[in-house]
Amino acid sequence: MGVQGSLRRTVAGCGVLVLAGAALGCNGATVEKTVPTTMGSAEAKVLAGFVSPESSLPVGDRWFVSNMGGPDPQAKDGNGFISELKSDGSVVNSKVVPRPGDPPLNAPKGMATIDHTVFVADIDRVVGFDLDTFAQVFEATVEGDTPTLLNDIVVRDPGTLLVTDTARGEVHTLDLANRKFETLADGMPGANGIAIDGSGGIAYVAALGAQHQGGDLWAVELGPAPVVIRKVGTVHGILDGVQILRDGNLVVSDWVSADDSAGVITVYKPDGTEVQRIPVPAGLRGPADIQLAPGDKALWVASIPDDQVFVLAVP
Ligand SMILES: [Ca+2]
Ligand SMILES: [Ca+2]
Repeated sequence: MGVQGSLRRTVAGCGVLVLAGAALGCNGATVEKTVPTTMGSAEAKVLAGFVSPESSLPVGDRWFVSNMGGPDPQAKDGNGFISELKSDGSVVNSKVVPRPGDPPLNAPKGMATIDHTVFVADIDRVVGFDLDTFAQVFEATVEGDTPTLLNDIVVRDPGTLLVTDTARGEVHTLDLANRKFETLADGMPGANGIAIDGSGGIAYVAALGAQHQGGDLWAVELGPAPVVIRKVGTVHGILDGVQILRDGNLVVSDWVSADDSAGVITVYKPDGTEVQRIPVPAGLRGPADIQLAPGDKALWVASIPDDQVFVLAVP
């Protein structure tokens, strides 16, 4: 495959050819290409046409991508939305949420699903949508005047979500029955991505620092109160997403810097020892949230500055 990669465009039910980088113009358009990566012969698939995508989530063969609608993660601008794709990257519906006429989303980020509801963090609230109708079926807002920036969500149990708060540097529990947030753990400046390990006993939190200048990787012990937090080795960076591989190792995305520097995605042992880098396309900017595909064979990476989602092979 040459430097330009191969480019495949298919258009279904739409009279417009959508080029990579253009806004998703109609349902059913597929815009994919593959590009080489910085290491070896591995290639990455590029899904284009998003608008400041932050996160992705698989539900069976369905994938959802959250679009902030613009680069400001805190702007209540009403231009956020969620796209639905298939696992092969083809677009099912570029904007399933919100439906026309429904209340807007502002800057949707991390998502999680329980039963038939997909939950999404949207600045100071978590909103839930029915997976078939996409009607809004849930909303819970963080109380208090302290600035809040909800970022990522993970399911702790069928009635409880854990939600990171980047502005407050903490992890909230969200009780779905009473729709109340409570602080579970704090002291993690710029808390961003979150994932729970296979035992259910540890939540890992990737942080980017109070001023987004660099933060640490944290382990939050979910045992009996009081909750204990500790740094994971010396892992440090403008960390965004974290996932846990089946072997227990951690995958972490790092913007490296807020300028045009290339980001990195690294596999660590649970003690923070570096195992390897995941091959990424040269110049990959702003790797935000990351999501392992079922079976750990692929990693979906949302690039906010490039309006793209990369599907990377996991070595
Ligand atoms: Ca927005
Ligand atoms: Ca994030």
